[in-house]
Amino acid sequence: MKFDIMTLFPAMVRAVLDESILGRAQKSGAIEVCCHNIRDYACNKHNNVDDTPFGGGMGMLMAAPPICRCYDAIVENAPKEEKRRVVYLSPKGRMFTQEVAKEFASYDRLILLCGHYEGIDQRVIEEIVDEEISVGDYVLTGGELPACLVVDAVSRLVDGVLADAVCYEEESIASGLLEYPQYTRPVSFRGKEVPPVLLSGHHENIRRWRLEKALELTKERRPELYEAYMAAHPPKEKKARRKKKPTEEA
Ligand code: 4FN
Repeated sequence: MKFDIMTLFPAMVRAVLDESILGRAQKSGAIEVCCHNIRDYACNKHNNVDDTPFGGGMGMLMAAPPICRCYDAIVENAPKEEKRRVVYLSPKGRMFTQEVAKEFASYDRLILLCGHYEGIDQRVIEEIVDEEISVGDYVLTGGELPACLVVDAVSRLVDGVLADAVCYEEESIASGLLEYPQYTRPVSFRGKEVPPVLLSGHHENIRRWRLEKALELTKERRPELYEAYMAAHPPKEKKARRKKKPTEEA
């Protein structure tokens, strides 16, 4: 899968995405991340990419021409059958969730546009953007970190990025529950012990304990996720006990 990120701060995005699992995934070719500096597509003498808003008001806006030239350069040599989506990271967008990440993972190419200053000229959105996506309700200085977040969540769904598929097939995360508490060595730490069931080697009991803890925690902290899980996993109906025939009595 290919990601193109249009930004005024490509080094900020590179710094995040070149590390750890995503850095390795780029080296192995499972994903490709291309950062495009919008400033490279400014045509005026001083390489200005921002301007004052019409109608007045404070701050600066990212002007349309450099962004759209940057976009044109990205798609210029793209294969015609390529399945791609252009996303503007914006507080006005649809909320980014695991469902959206799954949806995005089905594209060949995701083109992410990062805003800065007070945002971008509305005509850019009309011209090139398929959808606006928000990563949460708080004020940020730019769309770069949201873009990195989207690349992270989508990449781990791409084949070959994670070592083994079991990680995301795991009951807990994949089903939308919070995770059960986890422990590693030492068995005793500052007087606190690892729950004995985890040391028992009894896999069925361990599985049950983990599910119970995941359900408990999700119900307490994220009741809406708990309700969604229960709706998707109705408790198995107990087998109705077969009525004994009168002849079997006693
Ligand atoms: N933010 C809010 C209301 C009004 C403005 C902002 C805000 C960066 C360019 C957008 C923010 C949050 C989640 C991108 C926030 C996101 C951004 C995001 C973002 C500079 C203009 C701006 C009511 C949400 C608090 C600045 C609410 N997901 N403006 O942060 O890009 O993707």
